[in-house]
Amino acid sequence: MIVNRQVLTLDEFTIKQLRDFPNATGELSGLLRDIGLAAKRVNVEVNKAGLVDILGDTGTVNIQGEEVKKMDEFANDQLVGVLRHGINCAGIASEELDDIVVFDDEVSNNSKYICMFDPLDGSSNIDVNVSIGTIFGVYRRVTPKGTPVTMDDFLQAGNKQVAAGYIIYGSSTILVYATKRGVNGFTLDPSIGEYSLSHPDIKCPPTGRIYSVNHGNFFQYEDPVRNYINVCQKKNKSNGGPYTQRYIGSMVADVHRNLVKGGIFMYPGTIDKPNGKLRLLYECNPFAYIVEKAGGKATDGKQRILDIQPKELHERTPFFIGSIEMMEELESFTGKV
Ligand code: AHM
Repeated sequence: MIVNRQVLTLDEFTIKQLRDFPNATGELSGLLRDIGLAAKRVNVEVNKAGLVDILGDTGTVNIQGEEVKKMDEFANDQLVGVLRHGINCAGIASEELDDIVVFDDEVSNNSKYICMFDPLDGSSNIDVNVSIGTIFGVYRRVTPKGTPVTMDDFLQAGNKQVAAGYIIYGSSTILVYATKRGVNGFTLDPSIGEYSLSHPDIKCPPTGRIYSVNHGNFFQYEDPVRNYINVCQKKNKSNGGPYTQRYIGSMVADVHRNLVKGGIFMYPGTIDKPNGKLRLLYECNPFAYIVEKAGGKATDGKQRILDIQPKELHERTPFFIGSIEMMEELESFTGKV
């Protein structure tokens, strides 16, 4: 195999960007590097999941009332550990933990960022060798530096994110992150253990032919959503229909594919669960930030996801995200956002 030495690694890329901003402290780059390190460790374990006795439930139940798998705990511990021992993060909130974790020491209290993450999204897919992922969002704290962070630092609207990203543990392991300067993807090169820039300046195609939704819940959705899904299934010259339905059940994999190829992903509210399943802070806000920065759109059906003021750490929201023209087509049924 011919190795292209011109390809930038994640570290080289962030350092190159830092050089353009002489006043930048490098804290955000350091934080991204810390998350990348935790993800490498998770990646190793995910790849071994079929070999070692790491599958199965621990028997405990998380704050969402779901069974916690061992890999969820492992991924959570890696992220918390790396960020706690690093010098770039003042505290975290995790989908796996019921409360925030404040890294209350002198160095951490002087850090300006907090991080929120879902350590292992789609974890019910681990046992069957299907792609899963890690999702994260980074915010600038609102409380003064030098003090321990508080809940106010975490209950911020998604539009306050300074960076967001995900790692997909799939046929390759890819880290995608967005800042106000754009969205870039890095594939983990196992031969050198580094992420290499593989998807520079990702743009979400304005339209696509893929819709992703749990069809099993079809009769639980409200009429406007059902009417849109019906249109997705019809032959229609103006929108290129019928569309192709793809639903992996790991949002990281579903949204990553739609981000690259064009498409729409929906997790609407249902009769039983009007707010759907997905968590605003750990899953929806990071993806909304990434997809908007790539030119797409994300809403809860009524408003922009990034403008929702969270009331609690673990709140859920209906979620619609994807290519701009497909989102607009959806809104012709659900109402313009
Ligand atoms: P999980 O992390 O507990 O598996 O839940 C999150 C996942 C998302 O990645 C995915 O989009 C959704 O749950 C699928 O839910 P459903 O099986 O209800 O369609």
